[in-house]
Amino acid sequence: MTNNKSVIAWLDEMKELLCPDEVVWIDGSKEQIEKLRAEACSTGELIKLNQELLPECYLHRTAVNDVARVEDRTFICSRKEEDAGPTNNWKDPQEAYKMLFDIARGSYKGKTMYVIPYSMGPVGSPLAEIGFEVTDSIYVVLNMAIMTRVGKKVVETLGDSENWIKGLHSRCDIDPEKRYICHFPEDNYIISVNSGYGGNVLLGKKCFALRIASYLGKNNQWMAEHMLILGIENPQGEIKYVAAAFPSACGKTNLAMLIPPEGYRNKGYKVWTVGDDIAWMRKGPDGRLYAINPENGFFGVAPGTNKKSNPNALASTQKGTIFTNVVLNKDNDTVWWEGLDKNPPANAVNWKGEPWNGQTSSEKGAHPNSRFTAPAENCPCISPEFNSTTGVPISAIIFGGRRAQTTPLVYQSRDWNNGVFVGSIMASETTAAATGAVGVVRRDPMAMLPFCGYHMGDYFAHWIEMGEVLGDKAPKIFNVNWFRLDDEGHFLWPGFGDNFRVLEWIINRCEGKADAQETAIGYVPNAEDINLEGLDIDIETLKDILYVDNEKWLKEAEGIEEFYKKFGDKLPQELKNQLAGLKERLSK
Ligand code: GTP
Ligand code: SPV
Ligand code: MN
Repeated sequence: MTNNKSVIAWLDEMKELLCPDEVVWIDGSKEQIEKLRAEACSTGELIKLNQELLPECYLHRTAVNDVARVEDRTFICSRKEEDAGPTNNWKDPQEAYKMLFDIARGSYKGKTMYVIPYSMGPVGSPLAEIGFEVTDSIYVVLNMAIMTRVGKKVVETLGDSENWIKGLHSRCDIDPEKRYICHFPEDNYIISVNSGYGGNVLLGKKCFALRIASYLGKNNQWMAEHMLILGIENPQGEIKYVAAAFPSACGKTNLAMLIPPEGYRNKGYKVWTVGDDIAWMRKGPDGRLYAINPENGFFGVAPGTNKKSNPNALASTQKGTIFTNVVLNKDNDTVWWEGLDKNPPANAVNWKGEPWNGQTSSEKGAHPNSRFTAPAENCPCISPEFNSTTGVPISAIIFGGRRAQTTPLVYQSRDWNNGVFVGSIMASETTAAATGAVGVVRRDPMAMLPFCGYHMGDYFAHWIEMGEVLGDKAPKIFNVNWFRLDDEGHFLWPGFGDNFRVLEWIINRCEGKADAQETAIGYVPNAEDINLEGLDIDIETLKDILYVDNEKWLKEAEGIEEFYKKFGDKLPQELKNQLAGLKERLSK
């Protein structure tokens, strides 16, 4: 399919290493996708769902030990250990190549090597980047064909250029002891072995679009961030865009597809989805920060997705979608997960492939990190700018996490550098999106802890530099927390569509139209500044979740100081100053 010498040379290397029986190029045609779906069904890799109710939809189950990202087995293989920094696992690149090639050697024997040319970002966009992934998994091919732009047009766009990212994936034996997700930022190379789970194997996503791209961005004055992008249209038809970084399974897909409360809808407010997980951002010709979503689909958390919480996500999954690790309803070949409705199927198969009765079982039927892979074009609120090659201008950047206490519903940073500080001190309870304990509070700067491809101290410095580059055209920076709990463990804020009330305050602040009170941590709305109309929540509760408790924040500052020690002299002086400033304001 190509005459590109660098691509041909690498594929020759791959063939020699992996020893496939056959090589198949993914051309992006519907016929080829159809053929691969049929083949995967014949081997049991995919299960065809009810084609009347869920046309072109399929179910896949991963191995039971392979259901989430494996952060402890993810490595940044920079030449110098210091360049990976204190928050990443590191391996020496030469040793890592040797180990990984030894694991992968001969692993495609008796199998087909699929070659996937893909573009992150609209094909041909000046903001897009191209990659090649080789894989032995049809599941990976079909997911990549939803999540990215694949096929001939990508190869044509690349032409003779050597500017592309190598990705080697091999399922090998799905042996968790030999599972490695390795990144070589200095070589534009990604190698993933012994896994078949999304974030570990769809190499365009976290591996390329965040870990490798964050490194490219640092060197070329752009940003690759774990952020959703959405547009807010007001009754006058003006659209303002925001980008928001929340850790995994903390609400990006939900916020990106939000439907405003009825009162707002009646007035003519609307939300448009540009992206739900990743943003690439660069200074545009007018000096503002422009963002594209490098992806072409949604790899969303299934549990909790329902007609009320996220109707747009649910609608997106009704066609051409691959479900992973959800429940199969045997009566009508549809799917189910916890939180879809209150009517679990009795005659069903759980995510492990075992018979399961949802009416009587005390065990969950779907894995907490079960997912849907849905084409973005299915989304009823997909932005008309989704395929824009130049991106959308960002008015506000929003950070957020899961904090039962301490962090108020929303606050605005004092300025850009203070906003970088706010992002750098983000903390959130861990979720099922990665293996390991769930519900433990950990620091997760900018929601990038598992995704930054280089030293996090340098990453903070890059953020500060971007502020200088953008000057007074820089987006305003905010922090939100939808997850405050009462003493009985109930959420105090209704969340979901009602988060629009907070977005309204944020946009109004950007336009100098909303009031706020200054606190030690930044600007917090007065309770009256958040519209509660049509909502069953009293102003006292709102005051509660807006309250900044200086005692608690003094303790928080100690935690930040401890966390910051990790970065040694790579911690930018600006952030040290920010911490000192916070402590001073708190003890006043
Ligand atoms: P990744 O795809 O892992 O990056 O996750 P994400 O950030 O896109 O998270 P997602 O929107 O899928 O939400 C994850 C979980 O958080 C789901 O179970 C949601 O129901 C829940 N959630 C999302 N928004 C809210 C909210 O405003 N309030 C509450 N209480 N829960 C929410
Ligand atoms: C996340 O964990 O942040 C995800 C899912 O978006 S994964 O692709 O597995 O990383
Ligand atoms: Mn994510």
